[in-house]
Amino acid sequence: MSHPVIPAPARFDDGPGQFALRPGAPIVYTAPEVTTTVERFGSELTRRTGLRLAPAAGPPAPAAAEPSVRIELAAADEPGLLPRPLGLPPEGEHAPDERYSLTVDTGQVVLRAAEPAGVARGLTTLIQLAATRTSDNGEIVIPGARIADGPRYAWRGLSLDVARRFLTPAEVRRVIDLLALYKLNVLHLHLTDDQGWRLPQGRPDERPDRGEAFYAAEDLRALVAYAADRFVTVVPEVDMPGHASALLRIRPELDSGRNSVERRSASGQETRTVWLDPELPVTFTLVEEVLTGVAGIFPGPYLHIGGDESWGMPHDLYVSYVRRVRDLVRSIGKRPVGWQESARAGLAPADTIQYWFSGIAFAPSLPPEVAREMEADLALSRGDVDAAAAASARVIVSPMSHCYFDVPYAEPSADPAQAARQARAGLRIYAPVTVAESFGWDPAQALGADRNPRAPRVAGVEAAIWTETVSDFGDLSFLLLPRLPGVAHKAWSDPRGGAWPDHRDRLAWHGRLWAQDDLEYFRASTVNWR
Ligand code: TNX
Repeated sequence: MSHPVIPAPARFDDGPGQFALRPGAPIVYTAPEVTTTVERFGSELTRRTGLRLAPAAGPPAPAAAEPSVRIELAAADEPGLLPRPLGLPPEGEHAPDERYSLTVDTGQVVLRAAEPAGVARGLTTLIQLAATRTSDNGEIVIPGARIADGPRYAWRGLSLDVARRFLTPAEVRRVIDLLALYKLNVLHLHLTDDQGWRLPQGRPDERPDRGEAFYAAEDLRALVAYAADRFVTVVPEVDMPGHASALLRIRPELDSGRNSVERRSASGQETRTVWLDPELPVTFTLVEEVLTGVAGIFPGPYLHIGGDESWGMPHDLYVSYVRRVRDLVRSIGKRPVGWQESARAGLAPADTIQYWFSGIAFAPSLPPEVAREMEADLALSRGDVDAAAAASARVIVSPMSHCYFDVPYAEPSADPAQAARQARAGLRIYAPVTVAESFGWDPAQALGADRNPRAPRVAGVEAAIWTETVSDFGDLSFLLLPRLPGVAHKAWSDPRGGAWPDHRDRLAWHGRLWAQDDLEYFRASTVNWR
């Protein structure tokens, strides 16, 4: 086996010797700011392997003492470290340095990084190296290695739809754990949609819950802190002006008499959707109250304003809405991000959009008029990318062809017991794709292979999991795994050496990690699960 680390490190050379991780081996570190990260590593390692190490803060013991894991905070310009990442850091100006080097030798493992974030990423690599191996009479032998690693893109995330299906805070924490395991640093929470309004803001005082699940401000603050501990930034999305039915249900005063539309959804059902009317005075009173409240909960610099699929809304009203909401977000000290449609309201270099509508094969059963609508959307989508390129705006790439985890799996599962779940989980408007097909892309080419000068405007990569077909947490993790590590690899790793067979062979070891976490995953028959 080469190595099982996902995302694959920038440099990984086999070294001489090997390190035997034994119970009670010290983890030596001197910098107090890495204490929580080191302690978490210790408990993770114990949980996954049964091995208990001994974190030891303080001056390093003399060399040639017992075998140990040493953690050193070193200067960022240390030789061997890689260039800084491309794209846009989700943490704003205070982007942490995630680069690290890790050396596994006989008698010693040495991890060096400039900052705690790099230490955390390096320890994650060590977890993967250790927990994918079987322990032999209580010790785990890790082959010698010299690793130098750092992210390709600064923004690496997952958009999680908690509007279509509410996830409890404990379930969201399990997703954050997965992000951290794959060195992803953004949890984009899609908090509102036609089917649900999960924010504490915007609710009527008289009856805030109306029988619908939502997060209390304390829940959200606790999730932000949990994520921050793992070097993950939460980006909240309040999806408006379209997809606003759930808000209108709790705030009927937003009904302007013209902003509710019946339409046939892509799956063929008649549905009602609502767009917020910027000409109704109460609209912006409420939007301001909601966004100000949201900005007070999420400390990150970015606030996602949605802006997708505002069906039935006149174009001029859409433009005026988006411009006004961007100004509002800036006035409360945040930077707006919008789905790609928001490009149609004009873009400046400081704007960021999220590209999603890529060419994708739809199921043959799609009604012809819906298929025609999709074709028209694809043409508009190309215009959004052109507009972003012309304005030098930043683009988070989430092409649905490769980043949408609600696309059904094409190959059979190696486990016949998964057939029912496979038939249920995933949106049937899309033609199914194999795990290998969904891995076959390069973020730098996502905005057009022919015009690569656009690549520098790529802010980073986000996968998205939409939950229309998710009925329980098992469905969710089944759709995420094994595809999430694939997107993490695309976002973090060097595109050279990123061939599917190598990734597939690494992936084969990760089923163990998911089993340790009690996570249901799609046992793709194309992978030789270990
Ligand atoms: C498009 S992507 C949507 C979502 C759906 C998803 C289904 C985007 C901005 N909007 O509302 O859930 O397709 O794949």
